[in-house]
Amino acid sequence: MAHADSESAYFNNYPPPKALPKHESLAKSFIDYHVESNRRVVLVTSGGTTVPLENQTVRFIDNFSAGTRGATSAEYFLQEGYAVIFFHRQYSLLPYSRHYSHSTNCFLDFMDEASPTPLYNSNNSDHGPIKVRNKYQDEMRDVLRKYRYAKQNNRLLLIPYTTVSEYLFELRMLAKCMKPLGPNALFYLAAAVSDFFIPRDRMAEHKIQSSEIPKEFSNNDEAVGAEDIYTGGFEQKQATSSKKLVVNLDPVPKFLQQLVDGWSPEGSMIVSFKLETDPNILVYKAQTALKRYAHHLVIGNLLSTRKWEVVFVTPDAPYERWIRVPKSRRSKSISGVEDQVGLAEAAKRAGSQIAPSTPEDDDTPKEGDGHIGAREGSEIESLIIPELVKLHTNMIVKFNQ
Ligand code: 9Z3
Repeated sequence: MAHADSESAYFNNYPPPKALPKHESLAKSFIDYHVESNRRVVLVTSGGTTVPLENQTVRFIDNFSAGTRGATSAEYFLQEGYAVIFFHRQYSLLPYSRHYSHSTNCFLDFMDEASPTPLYNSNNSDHGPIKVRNKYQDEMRDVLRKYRYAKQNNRLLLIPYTTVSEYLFELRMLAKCMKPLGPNALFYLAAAVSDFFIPRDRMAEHKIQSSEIPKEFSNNDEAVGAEDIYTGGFEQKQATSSKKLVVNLDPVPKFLQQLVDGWSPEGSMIVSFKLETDPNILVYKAQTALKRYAHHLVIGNLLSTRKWEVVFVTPDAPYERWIRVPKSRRSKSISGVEDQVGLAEAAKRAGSQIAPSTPEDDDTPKEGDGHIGAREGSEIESLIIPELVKLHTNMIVKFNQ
């Protein structure tokens, strides 16, 4: 099926999310406001998507992404003067509040009572005001100021989604709303979108049962019974009469193709991310995605090193450009594997018979040789976004020539 056909097949067969009209009117007024002042607007997608197993959803498939990349990048885009549509998985990390949320950074740990804390007694009316603990004052003031600036100047629009279907409907709507921005529009697709989903006609309406339900309770009107679709292992019924669950997923329509070919504004810049776990294939997969969709930039990252290194894969020279946080400035990460920094680049070079560099020993910022060193902080997004802004500026200049 041609892309356009599979697009309409998808969007005709699924009900749009309930919040779509509300989000559309919010997006339109936000975009109009920034078109007026000729401001650049970036759509940042962030967090994972869920794949429901039932229509009345009790269970779903999810992925690891907490939305750190998206929320952090949004802050650096705001710092660069962009207005940001932050299209995020509901309850994932948000710009600014990410510094004080989730259990690793609980906001309560940053606070105290101003007067010496009396022994806790819920009846004690002699309460002091709540204040930020001294050692966090400067950092929190800085975050608070930036957050308030973004809010007061209408620079940040938050649009949530949960399922992969909501993601697709809302992405299409947002991209089309961005048309009046022309080359001032930037798409930064950092969300971890599921590649697979369960089509509606194969989805159980009710909670999938793990044991037999008597005939008189089962709903024979369902197009396809839940039992016939997901549960396998009929041949080897366990003594407990519980069953295996076999999930059969279809590929998600190639939304990036639709975005590039139709939904996005003329002259806009489209940046996608490619996530891999195997260093040997990262660059190859990023290059393949760039060729297939003919957009402007693929940012490749490995799950294990994503906080310390990424690769920019572009259609023009230098084609492959590594961005790394120098060793001395790398944040500690429990899930990350620092030993793997440099492996994907070395694997690629070995494949093309060029000696690998030893980037993890090199703290010197370099520019123009395919490496960029950290200028500030240890968040890799502080390096990614300024480089991206330069590329976007070049595209705008070319478009206007
Ligand atoms: C990314 O690669 C992001 O950088 C991460 C960020 C999801 C790794 P965290 O939320 O992680 O900061 O923990 N996003 C894109 C992943 C993706 O699914 N890309 C698709 C693919 O690889 C293409 S659009 O096929």
